[in-house]
Amino acid sequence: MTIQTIRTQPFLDQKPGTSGLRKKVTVFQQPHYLENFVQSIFDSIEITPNTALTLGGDGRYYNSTAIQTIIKMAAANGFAKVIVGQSGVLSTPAASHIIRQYNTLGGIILSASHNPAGPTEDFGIKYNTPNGGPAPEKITEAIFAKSKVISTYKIADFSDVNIDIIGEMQLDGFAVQVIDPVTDYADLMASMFDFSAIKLLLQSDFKLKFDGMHAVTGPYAKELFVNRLGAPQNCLMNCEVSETFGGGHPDPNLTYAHELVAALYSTKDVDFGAASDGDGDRNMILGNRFFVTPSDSLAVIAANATLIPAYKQGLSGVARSMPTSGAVDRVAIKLNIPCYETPTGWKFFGNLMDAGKVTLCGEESFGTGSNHVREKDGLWAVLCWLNIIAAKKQSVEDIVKSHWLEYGRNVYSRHDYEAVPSDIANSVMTHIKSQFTSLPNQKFGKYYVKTADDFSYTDPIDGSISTGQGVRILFTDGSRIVFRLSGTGTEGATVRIYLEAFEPNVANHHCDAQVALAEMIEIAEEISQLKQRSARGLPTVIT
Ligand code: VG1
Ligand code: CO
Repeated sequence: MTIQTIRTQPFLDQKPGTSGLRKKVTVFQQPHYLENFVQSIFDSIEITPNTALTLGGDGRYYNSTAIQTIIKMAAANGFAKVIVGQSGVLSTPAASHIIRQYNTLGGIILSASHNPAGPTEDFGIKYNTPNGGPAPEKITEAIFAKSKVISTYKIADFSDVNIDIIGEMQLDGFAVQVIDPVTDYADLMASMFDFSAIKLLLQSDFKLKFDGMHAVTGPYAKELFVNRLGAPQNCLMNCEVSETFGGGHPDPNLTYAHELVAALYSTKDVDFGAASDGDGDRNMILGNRFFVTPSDSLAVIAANATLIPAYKQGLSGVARSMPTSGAVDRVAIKLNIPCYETPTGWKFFGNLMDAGKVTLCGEESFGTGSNHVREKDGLWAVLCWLNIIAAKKQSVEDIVKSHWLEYGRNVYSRHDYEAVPSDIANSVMTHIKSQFTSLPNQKFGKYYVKTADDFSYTDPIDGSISTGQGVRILFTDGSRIVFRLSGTGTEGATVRIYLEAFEPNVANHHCDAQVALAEMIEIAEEISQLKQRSARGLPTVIT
């Protein structure tokens, strides 16, 4: 095999965001763009002899082209082997599992998750470390630093490898192993959940609908729900993977998963609905005419975890991202286990899980997971719910409502303003921060501000500090408003407003979160002037 050293020049915009580097496909198609980033990854890790790299992606446009380039660069940079999902496909949680199962020196995951796919849409790439989790900031910063000074990259010049056929091929001491992307992951799920109980449930008159949103989870859902758990084929919606994700936006929320929402809200026939995002790490859970907020989902799973075989011994602790509601905190108090609060993004949970401090983690953005892998895991969350329903023999709505009765309810909503011009979004954040000293003790209707700050986090395991992780306005009664700029968008800025009010007495409150939070929504505008400054009416997405 001949290795070529190619001269290149840095691109200055390769800073990984919340979940890796995301740009338009056209940006990735520029000569050397992908190669520069991949070389910067390889230069930031120590590639020891005889190590393998896991490789796969969410199947979006440009996935297979990028896979071929990365295989050739892995060969040139000293990897002994690349383990790649058939046709280049691996969901994010499956990739995390493969890294751990085959002990590879981490993996490269090609995904822009929920961002739309296609020639004029988005592509993404991230490196996960040998524990299976997203690279911590120390590594993503090293990658960014290398990308700014890169002058050459190395690539082998063999022809494209056939990744559509399962098997292993050798190329001068370098191997490419093409694996089935689903089997190992499905086996892991079967080892964790009570499949016989779920099978009985799915073969009764209980009706499930799963929406793959034309993205990577289709084949996984088919294997789990239809082949292994005996649900009828027609429980699957949009489960054929397409390079453009069917022209849709695979974000599992009430706005983008409207087909599933229609199926659950238009008839009484369907008992349980779930959807996954582009790369399969997130999930939305619905009961019949009932939406489970992701923060409540985490709390309900934590409260009922011992009904699931994998957690029957109990949980060592739980963690949630800062903007996620405090519902799980209340469960942790009752279970007498620690609850950690981290910045947004799964990379902050890895150290806690590796140190055995937490078993379950979650984010308000429809991400839930546990220490079985080091990524959030959409289908895992769906199986948690099915296992809990099978054991409790109650509907989704009854399970959540009895949870509120026991713990109180953290009424919660997130408002996203997408594609706001960056200068306006920045001015909004600056305006809020300029009030940090004047806000405390200020009265807004019945609410008094307690503190206002910019969240920063010190990792309890390695002491690393992450600053600027979102602006928090905390009220004396435990209610909160959080403002954050998204780190995953590729057009303008997305401003996220997270609203939370605690209601101890469930009998008192409005079921509709928007009604219950109406006053908080007004206060958020008063403090931020977001609508005024951006001349926007309603948010783009409300969840
Ligand atoms: C969003 C979510 C965050 C999540 C991230 C990656 O980030 O808010 O909670 O971890 O997406 O999820 P941001 O920076 O846009 O708010 V995924 O499914 O794209 O891997
Ligand atoms: Co995702």
